Amino acid sequence: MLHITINGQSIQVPEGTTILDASKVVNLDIPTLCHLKLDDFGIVNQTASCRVCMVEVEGRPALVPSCSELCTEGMVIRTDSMRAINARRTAVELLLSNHPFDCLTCAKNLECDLQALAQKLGIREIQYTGEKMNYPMDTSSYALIKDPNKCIMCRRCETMCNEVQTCGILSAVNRGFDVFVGPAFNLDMADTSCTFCGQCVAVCPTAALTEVNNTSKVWNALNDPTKHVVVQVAPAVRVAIGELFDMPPGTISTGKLVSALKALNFDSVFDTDFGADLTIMEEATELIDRIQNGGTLPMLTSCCPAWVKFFEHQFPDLLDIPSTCKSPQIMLGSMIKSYYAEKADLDPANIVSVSVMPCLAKKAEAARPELTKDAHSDVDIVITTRELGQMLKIAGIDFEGLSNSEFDQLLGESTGASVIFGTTGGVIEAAVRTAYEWLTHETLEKVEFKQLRGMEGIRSATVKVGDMNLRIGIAHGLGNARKLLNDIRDGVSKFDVIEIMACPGGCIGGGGQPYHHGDMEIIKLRQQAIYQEDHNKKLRKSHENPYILKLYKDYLGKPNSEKAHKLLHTHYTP
Ligand code: HC1
Ligand code: SF4
Repeated sequence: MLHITINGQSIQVPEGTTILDASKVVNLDIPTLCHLKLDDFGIVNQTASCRVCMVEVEGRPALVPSCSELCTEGMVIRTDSMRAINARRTAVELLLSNHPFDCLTCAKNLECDLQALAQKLGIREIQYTGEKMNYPMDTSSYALIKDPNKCIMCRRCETMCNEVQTCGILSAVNRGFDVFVGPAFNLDMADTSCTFCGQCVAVCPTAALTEVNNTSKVWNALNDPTKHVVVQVAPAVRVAIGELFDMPPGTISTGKLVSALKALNFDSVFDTDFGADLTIMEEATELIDRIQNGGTLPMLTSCCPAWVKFFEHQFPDLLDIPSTCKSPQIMLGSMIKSYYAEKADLDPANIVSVSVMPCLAKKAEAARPELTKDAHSDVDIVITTRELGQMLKIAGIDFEGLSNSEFDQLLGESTGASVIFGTTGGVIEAAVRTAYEWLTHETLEKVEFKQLRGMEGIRSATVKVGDMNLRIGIAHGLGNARKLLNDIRDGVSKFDVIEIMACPGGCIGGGGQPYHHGDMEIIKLRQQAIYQEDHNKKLRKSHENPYILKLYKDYLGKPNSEKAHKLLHTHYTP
């Protein structure tokens, strides 16, 4: 242990501790902008580029950045000297001198770390004035918007894109005053191999990267009397939306969420979880078929659209290994425009199908051409958890004060198996619950497979299913996925089935969720809430959902029937 002194307090810290981390031991909050530490991924953005966290160290002539400077034996540190405070203020003032002053109308207003820091440091005027960057915004994609004029070169997005996701889309463009982070040659995002996972958006401290906001499209649909507007809500939204209304992370808000959507006047409020139960029916059938009939193994789950984009771009030679199942969002969208339209006697052309997702890639997924049939899309408009929060605030809905409501039928019933889709490991646990009973013809008494749970980036487990040892792999974060895919390509994969989710933690950590500011504890609390919601459910296996059984009986026939295949399966393009 090292003995150090911070602001007059003597403490001991292990070797390898940064001054920033040591300061937390004595409850000091040194401000930073570029710092990002994701312990579960072993990732630290340690560029020390913002120079906001400068502190004084006795015997050192220059101030040092506390985020990257390691403690040494006997170090005496002052975080609150006038020199350190002035250096911090100067760093922020210099950033502000080249920043658009449109805070009141900015997408990140009141969510911006730079704005919050200027407020915290009491900055009231900027001493430095002069030229400002004036680049066009990149609005080329369905998912995200890039505004280089708001980039402060903190490089957090680069760390997420290049180290966590290994996508390599973002790096410094230009040099000196003209520098900003973007794709090589400043290509439009739509022309790159971006997966639209949105993890760069999730960690951007300003509005240099934000989601495409579709709320006005939803308002227009809701105000069009000729349209029948239905909405579905993803599993992960219900355990995070409360954060936008000052409820603690990990609060389960399912019933309030349904009430809120009804208050917005959607004609029907459906549950993406129903789509997830449907996915399990199709995916478990496909897995059993591949196992019993010598099909391609391992089979990969296919419900995460950023992951789908990733393997299409980076592993075009492996397109036959993912499941052909559409994602739950798109399966439900497909059922809304076919089964529901038929039962409710509606013309699909007059239905507007809206999704509330924790994810930016879902926006791009809904726009994929193969998911459009007879001139209408399975899903028409996707908004994020954050965008829904904004709509509810505009409508003056007191979210916390709402009572609970139930989803509408025919597409609103769900099981615990579908809820856990929202966390890493959940899709495969749901699939095992069904595949087990279908393969063994025995009742599965213990439905919780704890060995599939957790936050480790790559996990594996073997589950005994009758005579068979089902070898399961799980990865979250695309860098982890890449490792499992490289093993498949090299012929050394030891798995029968692999679940992959692009975002850290799975959808609960999606790019459209309330900002977590790099705090993985928030994601863990959302995960606990997901498992609690599963635990609270009466039915916990997808194949026991009575409305799923009715859907097959009345409309689809059997899982993987010709009709089910046409409506619920897809293909991939390199
Ligand atoms: Fe997800 Fe899924 S779990 S991909 O993470 O399979 O977005 O929540 O809706 O489609 O169900 C996201 C979440 C979501 C799909 C489901
Ligand atoms: Fe990289 Fe994902 Fe951002 Fe695209 S959306 S630039 S893949 S982090």
